Amino acid sequence: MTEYVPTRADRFSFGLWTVGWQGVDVFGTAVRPTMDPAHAVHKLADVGAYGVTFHDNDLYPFEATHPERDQAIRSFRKALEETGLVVPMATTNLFGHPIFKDGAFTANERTVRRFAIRKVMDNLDLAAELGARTYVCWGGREGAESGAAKDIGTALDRMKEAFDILCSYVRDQGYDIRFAIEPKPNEPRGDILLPTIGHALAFIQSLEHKEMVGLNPEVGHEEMAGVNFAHGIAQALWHGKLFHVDLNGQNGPRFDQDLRFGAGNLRGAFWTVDVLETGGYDGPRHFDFKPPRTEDEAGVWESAQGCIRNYLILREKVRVFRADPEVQAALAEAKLDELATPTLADGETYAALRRDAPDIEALADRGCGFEKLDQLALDYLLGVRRG
Ligand SMILES: [Mn+2]
Repeated sequence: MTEYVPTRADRFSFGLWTVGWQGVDVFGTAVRPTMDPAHAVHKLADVGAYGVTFHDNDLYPFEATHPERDQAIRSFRKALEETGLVVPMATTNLFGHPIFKDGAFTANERTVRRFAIRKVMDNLDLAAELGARTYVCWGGREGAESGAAKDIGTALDRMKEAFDILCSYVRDQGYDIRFAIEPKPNEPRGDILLPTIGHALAFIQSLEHKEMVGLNPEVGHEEMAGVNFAHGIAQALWHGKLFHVDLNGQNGPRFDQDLRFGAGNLRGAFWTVDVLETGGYDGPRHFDFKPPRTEDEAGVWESAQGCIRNYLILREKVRVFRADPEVQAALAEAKLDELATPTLADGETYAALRRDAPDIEALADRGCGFEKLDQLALDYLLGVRRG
């Protein structure tokens, strides 16, 4: 593994809940013991991460007393100091406790909504203290299993209200923090609000401080909805809204698999790395995966290392693909440069294009050359072409 050694400049980060996942699922109990967050921080430093992220209740239980909370935070901070790991992002658990069974920001019960917003504010204080610049909001319980139980327009009013309140709070405190919404189509709710990148991008436009809110798209979540993740994050970048990213693996529209990055849709992972490396994204490469229940702790770290290793391998392949003169010729043949040319020339009006007399038959008969270009990419991905 020596040839793919991560550095801090690569900015790989992991959630405490990923390597710390005990394997509790819908059909089975825990298969691994609880993992002390301080131990996780040390092991993450060993595998080459530069950062660690957390939900409030990854550090201390929902029911923790103030002294218990303080002790947990002290122990976590000590591990950060010992390893030099940073906390680029934090988030709130608004889904685990039964109080959130009908959601948090959009629960029909008003008292629950007020409690949820307070819970986020409490953890925003800790996030700011630890230097986090991004605050992720995954609304896994915001949704419904049935029709009339949730009035979607009204629920979105409440969702907007929550973000407006939280943005005001961050501004008033002077925190250097932006929010990142994480879309997901379903699971745990039958249908979740803001199910895809597109829904969330549109929603953000309604917010009072829309410049403070962007996205944290997850590979698996978009692929559960059957859409192209690389295209999704490319559009988020186009809107200036790719604030953070959750990398993992998924095999098409089925339950949320949270495989290590590179597993599942490997071809999709190649184009995901291509967009991240060439599209202007400058945030952490954050892994949000679940080491399968088959693994013991050694397997957990194999899995975490695999995420990093697969990213580095794909990054190398993307770089040689883009630098290959034959690829550049194929890109030109496929007219990528022409796509970059505006449809109307400078100063031209639409009246001019109405006077065009294109050779319809020739245009209809032409080949686009895309297959040759795509096979070059596949040759790199399959390892038979190395640049
Ligand atoms: Mn997931």
